[in-house]
Formats: sequence, structure tokens, C-alpha cells
Amino acid sequence: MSEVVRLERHGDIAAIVVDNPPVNALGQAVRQGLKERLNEAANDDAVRAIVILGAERTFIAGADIREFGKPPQPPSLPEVIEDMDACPKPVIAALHGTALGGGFEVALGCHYRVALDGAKVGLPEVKLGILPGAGGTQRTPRLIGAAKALDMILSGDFVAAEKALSLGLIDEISKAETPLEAGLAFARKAIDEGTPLRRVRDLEDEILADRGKSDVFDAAREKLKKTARGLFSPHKIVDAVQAAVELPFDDGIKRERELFQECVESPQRAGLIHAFFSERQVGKVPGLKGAARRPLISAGVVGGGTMGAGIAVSMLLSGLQVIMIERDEESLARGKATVDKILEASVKRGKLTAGSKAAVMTESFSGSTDYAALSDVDIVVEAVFEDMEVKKGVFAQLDAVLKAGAILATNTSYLDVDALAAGTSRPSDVIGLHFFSPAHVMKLLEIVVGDQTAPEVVATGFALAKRLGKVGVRAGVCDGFIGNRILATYRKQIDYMVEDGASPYEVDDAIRAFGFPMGPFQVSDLAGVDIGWMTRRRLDATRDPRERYVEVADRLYEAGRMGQKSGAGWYLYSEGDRRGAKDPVVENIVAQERAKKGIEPKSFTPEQIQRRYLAAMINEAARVLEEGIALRPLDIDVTLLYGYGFPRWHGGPMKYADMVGLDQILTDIRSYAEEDAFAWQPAKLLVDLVERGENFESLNK
Ligand code: T1G
Ligand code: NAD
Repeated sequence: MSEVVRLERHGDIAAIVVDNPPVNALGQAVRQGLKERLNEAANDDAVRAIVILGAERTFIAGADIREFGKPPQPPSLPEVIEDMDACPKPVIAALHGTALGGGFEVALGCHYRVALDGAKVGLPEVKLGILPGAGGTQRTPRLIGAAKALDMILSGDFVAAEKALSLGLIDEISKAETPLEAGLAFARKAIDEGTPLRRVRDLEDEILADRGKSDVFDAAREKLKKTARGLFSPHKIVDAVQAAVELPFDDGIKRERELFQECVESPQRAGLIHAFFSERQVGKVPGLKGAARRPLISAGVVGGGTMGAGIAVSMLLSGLQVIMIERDEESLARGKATVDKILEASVKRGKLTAGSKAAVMTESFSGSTDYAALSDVDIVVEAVFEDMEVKKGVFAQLDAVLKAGAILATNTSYLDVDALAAGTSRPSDVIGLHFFSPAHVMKLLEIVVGDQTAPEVVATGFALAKRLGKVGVRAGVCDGFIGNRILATYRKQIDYMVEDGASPYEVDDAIRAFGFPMGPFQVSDLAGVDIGWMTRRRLDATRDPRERYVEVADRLYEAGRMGQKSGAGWYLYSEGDRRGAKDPVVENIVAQERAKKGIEPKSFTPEQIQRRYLAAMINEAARVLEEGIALRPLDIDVTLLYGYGFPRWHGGPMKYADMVGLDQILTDIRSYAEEDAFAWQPAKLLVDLVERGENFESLNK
């Protein structure tokens, strides 16, 4: 008797309970157990109806994602679901928590579906680079029509029980306490009323309207050009749903399986599944287990500029009380107005009611120019100018007024957190909390741990990340921590390519073609050309004389081209335009800088640009790893995925490097080193892994 699927008899009703924590995933043992228990119940004459449910917190949350990429073990899920569908007795799925992917396909294979309040159903396979491969693309359109099925499967979004009922995905929402109660009540009624079996495979009404017509599918494919740029499986999903409409059920199931297999074999599946597990692993930091979390009820934000205002909003929307400190009343008013503007935009987008906005602004948010106002808060995030002396001054004031046990955090992008901590009487309460702009949107939070930062302060940092709906990544102290340090390195390589002959616009096109939402020069214009200039000035004193230095960006700064905020940077911006137009003025500046250095421009193919960009990123990432600034390669992947727009289907730079082959990356680096040995010194870790025939994944374990 499989331990993960048990059969319980409740009179003439058999309840098949899937009990495979944490989310009742459909691993081999569960599939085997389901098949056996179903067979048992179907062949037991005393059984008149069968209920399938999940134990503990949820129904089945899908196939066991860890099994992907491994040789498939029988029975297959389609086979198990076929048995349910074909069963001569009513089979009822009793849903609670989440019924997702293969879990919802199990429910669709049942003759009826009853859900508890609060349950959610969904087919999120697209987020893993695949498609519902056990009948989901064939049965869903038969219940709700092709167009709605496409919306559901292409978005992968969860559907709440009420919506699922109104769509026709489920048959009833039960007020029962448990899925067992709900399932038994529904089964009882089906037996007593002799409710006929309703096999979804036999339903045609919802798909007939689209049979022989391609408009719904053409429209979906057209839309994917914008919404799924670079992605593989969404196109296969449209093909599968079209097959559901055009083909007899069993042929459709066969076609779905072929398309499913194509997705499983696509590298995007590996990248997206790596991202799925990495964002769940990244919060598991050794040494934090059992560390207490300090209370988080009220917070302070020092500096109400671009970041301070966004951080305040993120905290307010998570239910924290927030006090903003600014250096003078005028700046405070500006900071408060920015918070109000951001919240107003959320009201306009229906993400927040006007009433709750007003409550937040009056009851949870306040401001002052007097640091004493922070005397009772639990945590403070400093977001003042990126200047060590200004920040040290702020930390001294915080150290003087904050209560014992309060956490002092800095949002610095690059500066030395240990130096800031050393200037206080409580260095163990100091931590870096590096948000990304816009802070109320970007999901990444680098949690920068200083030499003396206490474990419970780190643990509280991760608790805050979770509370703000962000992904926290532990980073060590160095210039730029994980993300900005790696950015600084690949950023230099593209400046070198531009000086050597590539146009900034060719570089942006190549990087966008790789899958980034924006090219590096577009990003520079968004963040501000002045931010890059200030960073370079800060490093002037310590820059190695052997390091090549490109002055093009300095010329833009000197010409007042600060980017979007000044209407011109690398691109030219007209009113309300955030994309920007290519600008011959910039091309001229580049040509002049080349001429000054006597550089004969050479051409770069998009692939050459991408390979150098990624090689620089991966090489510096390997150094970040070997120095322990990042704990594991997956921490770097999550950082670049959530903070720097790295295409999710590549899994992040370390996963991508593993898929390309570290030896290939090292070969590229060594060939580039022939031009510039200083810039292209292979990271020792990369060389060691290649020599040992190992990859970055081996370090994630
Ligand atoms: N397989 C294996 N492990 C899973 C899993 C799954 N499907 N879902 C979750 N886990 C692990 C997860 O890694 C974590 O582990 C723990 O469970 C708790 O998860 C044929 C092929 C269900 C909404 O895409 O969306 O079916 O870190 O931290 O926030 O068509 O997990 O503790 O070691 O996320 O409460 C389709 C994926 C599969 C659903 C719960 N299903 N899961 O969220 O907890 S493909 C999915 C989720 C498929 C068929 C195809 C969420 C959740 P650990 P968690 P949570
Ligand atoms: P900003 O110039 O927009 O805002 C800084 C604010 O700090 C100003 O409003 C200023 O009045 C206030 N301030 C200065 N000195 C003060 C003092 N002594 N007391 C109280 N308030 C004071 O800058 P920003 O872009 O919000 O950056 C703030 C910090 O966040 C910097 O360390 C920066 O490196 C970091 N950061 C910026 C970004 C970004 O994209 N802008 C991203 C991540 C981190």
C-alpha cells in the first residue's frame, strides 16, 4: 500500500487521499498509488462513488517538478487520468488550497469538481516553460471555450473558486470545513439523485463555435509577439488548444503530448524550472535556522528621494507604520508628495481603494525633520545621498536616538556597510538592505551582511523581504555587493565594444534580442547618466592604471545628457516617450572619442556582443562566488533575474553558463584576453570547475 495515497471507506463512498507533503505533488509514487486505489474502488461493488482529495494544506499542486529532465517513470499521468475518466462510477474531485497543473488536470479527468471557499485552480505550466501535458489543453476548452482557455493557460494565473464556478471549471463551492466533508456530501447527492457521469472529454458545445475558424488562435499568436517575446511554450499552447477544437478528443490528447514533449526538451524548461526552485532556495541561508526575528511594526525611512519614497510605499502597503525623515521641510514635503503620487497611481490602477490610501496617508505615514521622531521604531532604512560622509552623519544621529534592538539599515548601492557600522555603538544591529528602483515595484532585495551583523538582524531582514513581497538574497560586503559589482564589469565591456566599433544601439538591440527587456544604454538613461558618472568619479582614486577607461559617457554627462530625466542621454526622448530615439549626436561623440585614441572601428555581430557581455558577467559572478560575497550560484541567478532583467527562461547567468558549457565560456574569455589581458583574467573558480569537469550547479547543492 503506497504511503502517499490511501483509500478510506465512508460507507458506500471511497475517499482517495493524496498525502505527499508539502504540496501533494504527483511524483511516481502518487501516480502509482492513485492508479491502484482507483482500481480498487472501481472494482469494489460496495463502492458507489469515489472522491479524490488532498491531505493537509492543499489539493494536488501539480506534477513533481523535480522529476523533469529525468527518465519518465510509469504510470504516466495521462494514463492515471484516463482511468478516472473511464471509471463507471462518479469520480468527484474535492478541491482545497491550490489545484494546479497536473493536479487540476486530475480534477478535470474527474466527472465533477467541488471546491471549498478560498480554493484556487490553475494551469501554471507556462511559467515552467511547458504546457499542461495531461489533458489540460484538451479538457479546459471543452469546459470554458477556446478563448478563455487560452487566457487561463497562457497567463498561468491562479483562478479563485468563485471565478472558476462562474466560468464552469468547477461545479460547486461547498461551505464545508474540509474537502472530505465537501466531497462526501457531493458524492452522496450524486448517488441519491443518480446524477449521470459527465465526462469532460464528451463536451463539445463550448468548442464548436471555434471549429474550422482560426481567428481566436491567430489573435492569440499575434498577441504573443508582444507578451511572450523569446518564449517557446506559449506558441505550443496555442497549437494544443487549436488541436482541442479541431481534432477528436483522443487525437487532441496525442497532439498535446507531442507538443508537451517539445517543451520538455526545450532549454527554456530547464531555465524556468531552475528559476522556480532557486527563488525558493535563496531564502534558505545557513546559520539562520532558529535565529529569532525581531518585531517589525514600525519603520523609519531617512531620505525621501527616488528610493526613500519607494521604500516607504513598499513598507506602508505591507502594513508597517512609517516615519519619513528628511533634512528640511521642503525636501520632506517633496518626499511625502512622491509617496502620495505613487499611492494615487495604485488607486488609479485599482490596486488600492481611495479609502485605504487615505487611511495609510493619515494613520500609518508621517514625516519629520527631527530624528528624535524615530526613537521608538523597530527598523530604519537610510536612503540619503550616496556619499560616505553624509551617510556616516546620518548613522551617528540614528545611533543616538534609536531604541535598543532597533535595526539600522542602509540602502547604499555600493558603499562599505562595515565602515558605516563601525561608526556606531551597535555594529551588530547594522545591515545593508539594498532595494532596486522603483523600490515599490522591483522584487529584489539584497540583504548585505556586515562582519558584525547579528544573525537575528539578518533573519529579520529576510522576514522583512517576505513581508514586502520581495525576494531577499544574502550578499557579503564589497563594492556593489552581488548585482552592481557584476553590472560594473559587464558594463565596462560594452563601453569597450562601443569604443572599438559597435554602436550603442547595436549593443542594445543585441542584448534585447538575447531576451533582456532593455538594453544597457536604455537602462543607463533610466537610472540616470549622472549616477554612472558619480560612480566613476568615486572610483577615480582607486582605479588600476592598467584598466582601460572609455570617456564617451563622461562626454554625455558634460553635455548635460542625463538620460530620460533630462530628455536626452544615449537616446533622445520626446514628451512622454520612455523608449527614446537613436541620436546621431551620440554616434558623433563616439566617433570623436575613437578618433582621439586612433581607434579604427571594427564591426561586431549581435552574437559577438552577447557572448562578450555574458562572459564578462559570468566571469565576475564566479569571482563573487569564490570570494563568498554570494553563497551559491543560484543566489547570483536570482539577483540577476529579479534585479537586472536577466531573461527568466535562461535561468540566470550561472544556469545559462552551465547550459552553454563552462569550457566554452572559459575559451571565450581566454580569446578575449589576447586583446586585453587585464580585463579578461579568468576567475580561478571558473578555471577550477572546468578542470574538474564540474559546473556551477554542483555548487548549489
Ligand atoms: N513539484 C515539486 N515541488 C514543489 C512543487 C511541485 N509541483 N510545488 C511546490 N513544491 C515545493 C517547493 O519547492 C517548496 O519546497 C515547497 O514545495 C513549498 O512550496 C503534467 C507537467 C503550490 C502555490 O507549477 O506554485 O503539473 O523549498 O514555497 O508559497 O501538466 O509552490 O520547501 O523545499 O512555493 O505556499 C505545475 C508550483 C507543475 C505549481 C505553494 N504546478 N508550485 O506555494 O509554497 S507542472 C506548479 C507553486 C505540471 C502537468 C505539468 C507553489 C504553491 P521547499 P512554496 P507556497
Ligand atoms: P535622491 O537624491 O533621489 O534622494 C536622496 C534624499 O536624501 C534627498 O531627498 C535628500 O534631501 C535626502 N537627504 C540627504 N541628506 C540627508 C540627511 N542628512 N538627512 C535626511 N535626508 C537627507 O537619491 P536616491 O536615488 O533615492 O538614492 C538614495 C540612496 O539609495 C543612495 O545611497 C543610492 O545609491 C541608493 N540607491 C539608489 C538607486 C537608484 O536607482 N536611484 C537604487 C538603489 C539604491
